[in-house]
Amino acid sequence: MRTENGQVVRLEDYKPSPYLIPETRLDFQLDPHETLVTATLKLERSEGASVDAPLELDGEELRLETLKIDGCDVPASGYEQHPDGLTITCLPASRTFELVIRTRIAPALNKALMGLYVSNGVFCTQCEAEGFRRITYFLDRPDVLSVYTVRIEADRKIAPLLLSNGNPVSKGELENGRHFAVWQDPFPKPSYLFALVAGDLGVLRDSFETASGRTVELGIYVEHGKEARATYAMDALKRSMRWDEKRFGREYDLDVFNIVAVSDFNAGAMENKGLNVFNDKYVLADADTATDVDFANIEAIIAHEYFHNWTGNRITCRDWFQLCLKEGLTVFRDHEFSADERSRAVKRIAEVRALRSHQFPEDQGPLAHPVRPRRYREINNFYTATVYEKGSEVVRMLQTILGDALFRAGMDLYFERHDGQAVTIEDFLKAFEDVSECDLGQFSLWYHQAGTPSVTVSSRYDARAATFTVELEQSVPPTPSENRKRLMHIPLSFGLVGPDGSDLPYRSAEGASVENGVIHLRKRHHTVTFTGVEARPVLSINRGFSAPIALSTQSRVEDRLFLARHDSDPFSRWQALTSLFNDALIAASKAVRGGKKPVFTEDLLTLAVNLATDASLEEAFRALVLTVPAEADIAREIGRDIDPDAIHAARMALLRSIAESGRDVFRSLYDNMRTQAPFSPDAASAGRRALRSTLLEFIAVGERSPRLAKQQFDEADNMTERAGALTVLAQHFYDTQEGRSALIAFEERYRDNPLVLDKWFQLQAMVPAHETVLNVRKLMRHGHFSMANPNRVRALIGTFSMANQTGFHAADGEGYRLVAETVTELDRQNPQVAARLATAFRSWRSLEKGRRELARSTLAELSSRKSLSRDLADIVERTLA
Ligand code: B3K
Ligand code: ZN
Repeated sequence: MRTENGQVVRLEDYKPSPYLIPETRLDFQLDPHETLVTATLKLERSEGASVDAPLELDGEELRLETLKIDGCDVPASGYEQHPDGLTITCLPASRTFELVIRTRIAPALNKALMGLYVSNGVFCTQCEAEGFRRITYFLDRPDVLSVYTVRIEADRKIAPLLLSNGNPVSKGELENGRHFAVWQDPFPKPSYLFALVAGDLGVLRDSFETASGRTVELGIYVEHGKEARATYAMDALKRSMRWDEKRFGREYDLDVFNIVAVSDFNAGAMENKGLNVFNDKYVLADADTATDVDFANIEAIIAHEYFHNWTGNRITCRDWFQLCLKEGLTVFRDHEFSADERSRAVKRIAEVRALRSHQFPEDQGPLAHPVRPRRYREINNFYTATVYEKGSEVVRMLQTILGDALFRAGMDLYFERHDGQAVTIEDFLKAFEDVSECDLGQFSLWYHQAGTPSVTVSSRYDARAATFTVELEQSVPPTPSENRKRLMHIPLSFGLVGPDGSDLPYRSAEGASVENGVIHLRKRHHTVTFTGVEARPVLSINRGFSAPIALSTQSRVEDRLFLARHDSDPFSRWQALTSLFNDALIAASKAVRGGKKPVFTEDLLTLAVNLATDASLEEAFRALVLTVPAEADIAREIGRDIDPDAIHAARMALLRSIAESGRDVFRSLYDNMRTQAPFSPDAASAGRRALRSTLLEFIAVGERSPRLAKQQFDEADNMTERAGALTVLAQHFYDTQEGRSALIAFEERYRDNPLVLDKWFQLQAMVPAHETVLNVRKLMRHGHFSMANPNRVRALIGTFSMANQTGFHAADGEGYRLVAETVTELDRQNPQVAARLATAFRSWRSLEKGRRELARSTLAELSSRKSLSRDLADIVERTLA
């Protein structure tokens, strides 16, 4: 499957490879500018493939030095080199043969960070999805599984550490200060899981005893001096290993498991077999430098990559269309892990917030695609919230539909049946159909149809007949290239909440299948009648966000206030409050646009204050209650003709009104929550800090004074409270003496810590003011800004474009221009990160006319440029289409 710029790859064109590579031996003579790679491959013609079939190897930016088959040079007439590979036509008739390929590459010049590159003096690799072809010629596709033996040779001074996948086999000293190590991975794997790391790093070691009693040596490699900051990651790793044994019966399978943290990395981390490579942002943490959110992310990502060992590595994808097979499933697994390790309710709310703010806009805009796409131009553009987060929601629905026991049985069968294979979504679903005897045909549309389904719900109670009737209707909106949609199977968890807050019993339910507290929507319209309902209930529906849909209820405000106070499902309480906030904010932003002063009802404000101060609730939950929808969320709810300035004003008005209502209680609560206990990253302590920093914002906004925030900033003994205070200062008091001096102090203190300095860039990129665009330009000239480091670019430009609505969407178009210029420049070295940044424009059509036109013309100008990478051209063209 070769792709050239512009060429589309289609799922229906999938064909198994005519050749396989059961064994791969790689020899690396490492050098930053002249690395010599010798690949010795055992080739095998597939069953049924023609003897005349040419061997089409993928390869990019390689200098070919030797090509031998069974020990003899392949004649020049027997092969052809082209920019994306090598076609060999002169092949022996024997079914198997040995192919030796020598190529040279220059890792130090590799700025795309795909293939073998150098990050801070450390050689490292990133091969998923198609980076292996930048190391050697190969069948670089996930359905070609091979057993790898890797020999690495390097200068001992530059690279005392030599790592690859699998288990260490041998090592030794050589002449001229060089040394070598040999690694062997007994598990057949696709090339995208290959990894190599060589450099001078420190290590934190530990070990883990598996359920069956084998000892696994664990190592986390970081820059010298940072070993202690890997302690939390190591703890998270061991907890993940134990959890996967308990929850899914999955044990680790090699003698060693290594993680390496590098500072230049396109993604968050990578699950290479036995050798995970991580963005150091998701490894390094301690009280002084990481926030609670950083700790939680580290825990989740360490778990995610570890869980891939079974969902992704032992069982992999047949082709890249099946990406959600490993990603959606593994996200589901890491979500469940975090829910078990922390608070399930709080975790669920955080997941839904993230889904709505990242996946919903994708599903509702020009980049919408099914969880399992059918075509792509550049696969790297499909590592999306839809594939990951919606993919996880689909697995969660499967569990809801089948129940925990059958879901686990299906997973067991999937592991047993497909271990060592490269499979499809159909194979995955078949395992669940086989254990449950359910037909998942209609359910499978969740994988195939793009777009967020919407469900409207209304209800009525008949006191005389003691019946409660619920009307439900589903529709799936059209999305690019899919106009007509089929009806979905939507599982909606529900409860009929009685006057005292507990769920009312009912005798029977007719009109849809209703099982174990779940209504199964399968048709367009259902009328569900519950009989034997003795009091008027309030319907609580889509509890726990059982289906990733947009719900519109015609419920009364009093009913939503009631659910927010009394629903037994904490998610639904939060949801009820959030929907009230949204409605109020939409009305408020309309008022602002009409030149009126926004007003909020006492009921809503009192509810927010009461929930936030209710000591019977978890502190983390209370912090979420006070987390008013972000400006981008409000914009999404409004949907069209968006004016970011009006939204900002409306949101600020709500913050002030809540602050006013909570004036007497917030301050004393804030003071009383002060603790002398030493920092601990556990969920309860994190919840307490989250609530305290949220209260701080309201107090500061209410007092219109930076004083308390500056005090918290000065007194904080941990990064969470320090950054929490600095956020309040940057958001609301940027132009005050306190705001400025805090930012200067922070920069001074953390000048030499890139991960913390990223936060400093980030906070300034978020300042809601039209001048921010100028400041961002200034920050791009800061001595510590660099286009070569993806974290830094994301911290400044990514944050500005995604988390600063008034700045990015400045009415004069300066924000658009800045992002377009940066994207163009970045594209020359790192197309993947450039393309990702460009997705900031995806909701341009929903803006008000003036901004819409500015965004469109900026995109059009970008798209007209010559020599855009395939990655960037793909995003820009789809966004404009
Ligand atoms: N599988 C990697 C992502 C690779 C990104 C390639 N563009 C990390 C993960 O999802 O676990
Ligand atoms: Zn993953």
